[in-house]
Amino acid sequence: MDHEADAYRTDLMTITRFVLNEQSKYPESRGDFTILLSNIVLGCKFVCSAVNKAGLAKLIGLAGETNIQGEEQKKLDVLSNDVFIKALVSSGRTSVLVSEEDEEATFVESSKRGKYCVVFDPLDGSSNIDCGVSIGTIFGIYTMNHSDEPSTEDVLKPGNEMVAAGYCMYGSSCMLVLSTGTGVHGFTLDPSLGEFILTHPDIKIPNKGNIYSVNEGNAQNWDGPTTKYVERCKYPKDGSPAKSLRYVGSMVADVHRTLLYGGIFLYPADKKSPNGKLRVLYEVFPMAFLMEQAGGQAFTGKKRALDLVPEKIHERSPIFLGSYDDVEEIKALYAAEEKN
Ligand code: AFP
Repeated sequence: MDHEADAYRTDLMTITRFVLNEQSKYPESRGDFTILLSNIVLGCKFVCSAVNKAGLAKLIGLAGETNIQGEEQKKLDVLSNDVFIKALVSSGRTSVLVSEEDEEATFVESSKRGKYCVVFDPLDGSSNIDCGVSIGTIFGIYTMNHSDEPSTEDVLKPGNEMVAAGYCMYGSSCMLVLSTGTGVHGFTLDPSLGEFILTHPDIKIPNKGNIYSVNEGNAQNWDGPTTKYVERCKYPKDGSPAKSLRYVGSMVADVHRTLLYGGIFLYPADKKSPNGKLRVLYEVFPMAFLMEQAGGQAFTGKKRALDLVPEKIHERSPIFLGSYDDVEEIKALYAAEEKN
């Protein structure tokens, strides 16, 4: 990208313009998705601003703590959840919302209902908040295919039925990465305009990468294929150079790097957590959707991640995602184990 020319660009592709362009390819479309997305974007801008001000505004602290004015302070993840729930309900385009923060799904009252269901983690990586490391919002969108009373069945569907997924990363810049099923596109927030501008069109993940990303502190509890795979990353037998290890501990940041640079992100099952740690609906599925759209793969250790059918809204699954060839390698190790 020509950064000098970029500085003087006057024809800006904002995220709204981009989605409207996409929408114009479908004459039957009534603009519902654009409205839903602009409310998600609003939530992301609010959270971005809150994250940037967190230290100043003393937003960091225990939920329920009171500040010197005696007002109750909200922890950033609680605040972010409130913002997204309100933005999504007020869009008038949603019926079922599942948030990492809420034990139960939210069913939108009938007068405000619309055809979409949104599953999301309003502030993923929250243990990184207090040290200023990148954190993010992850979301996936389903459509309702009936007009009966909404239920959790409307979101307990395989990831391959999602119509869109994305994340917003609150890092050194604020970036929203989105797929509506026609590739993956990245938008960077221009703080002076308050707009997300298309900066990374049609992101494609390299077929193979030289980075692996995993919490190696759990290594003693891993299964055979994960242990073998990570061993190969460090001591390759085919003469290729060893992979570098990078692990932030914020899924959005680790997946974002994987998407741009290639390589693999792993959160495997282990003896202590046989289903891994990450949640199917609002961590595994959206990231798997984006990876596949970018030309990579996402695998659970048993099957294609997007083919999982969750039974509970907060279900977890092991996940291996990233460059096509790197995921192929771990798939082969699991297949070999199954044969034995
Ligand atoms: P927190 O929200 O508790 O920080 O968890 C973040 C997360 O869900 C995901 O963003 C990371 O990839 C993963 O957990 C990190 O987990 P470990 O700390 O076990 O490595």
